[in-house]
Amino acid sequence: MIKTLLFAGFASALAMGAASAADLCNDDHMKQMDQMIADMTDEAKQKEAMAALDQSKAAMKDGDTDECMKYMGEAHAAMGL
Ligand SMILES: [Cu+2]
Repeated sequence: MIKTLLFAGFASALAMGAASAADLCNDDHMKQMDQMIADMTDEAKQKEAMAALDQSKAAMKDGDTDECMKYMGEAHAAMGL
């Protein structure tokens, strides 16, 4: 149930298309990503998504939104989003 809600929120954020960096490069979304990646069943893709998300988080810490979004996009791609 909780997972479904998280995913629904995530999907609707993506569906808006104009999901800005501010919507995705924040702790809430990172938590969502962690959870979704933890639920992945394809180990190779999961590793790929984790590596990309780590870089995205590092960029977020540095305040580099462009980099954060770039790696976030890679993480999403590995997740099949
Ligand atoms: Cu994301």
